[in-house]
Amino acid sequence: MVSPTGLNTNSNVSVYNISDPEEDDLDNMSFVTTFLTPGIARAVSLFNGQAYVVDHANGMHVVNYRAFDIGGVPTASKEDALTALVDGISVTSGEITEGKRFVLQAHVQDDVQLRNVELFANGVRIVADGSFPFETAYRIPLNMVGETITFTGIARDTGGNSLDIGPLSFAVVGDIEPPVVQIDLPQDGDTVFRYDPPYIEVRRRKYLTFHPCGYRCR
Ligand SMILES: [Ca+2]
Ligand SMILES: [Ca+2]
Repeated sequence: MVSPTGLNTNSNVSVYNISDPEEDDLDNMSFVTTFLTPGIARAVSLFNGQAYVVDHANGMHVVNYRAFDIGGVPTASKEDALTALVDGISVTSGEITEGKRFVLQAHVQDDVQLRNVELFANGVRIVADGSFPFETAYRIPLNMVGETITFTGIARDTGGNSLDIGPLSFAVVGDIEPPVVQIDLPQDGDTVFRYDPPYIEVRRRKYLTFHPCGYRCR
């Protein structure tokens, strides 16, 4: 958290323990410590277990706010450690349409701190996410109808202990949803004039957008 640490003082970086998901009252969260920065801390971002602090005119500082994990306890997998968030629904198996966009999510936790999670599609790395939530957007390729796509992941803590997660497999099916044409202007019964442009939307799928000249299509 970036905030002033007192009246007439610079903004610094404070660490709170908010590991209790039931606790949503800031006043009752467990204060850990404050790191004073030489400038005015404007923003902080976590990556690979360290904090990167934008410190106004004093540049950027890297804060090692928690010692590296030397306990040797590996990262733990939650139930359904790898899921796909498709149209707002968490999915763990089944079929998926070519071209479909979704969010691939890893659900893991560590006794000290996670460093990052690598995510793979059919063995090819697609992201190394260095901060919670550990996830990435993904689009099923258009040339995989009839094939299976398998997602896996590797979670690492800041001590180098690793945990394999997945697999999460889907059968890729073709897009059978036809385009939808919707004429917004003119509506039935409207009065139009000679130079009024028609307004037509062609919706192939809600997550595809294209713009042929003359008409707005999506
Ligand atoms: Ca650990
Ligand atoms: Ca992330």
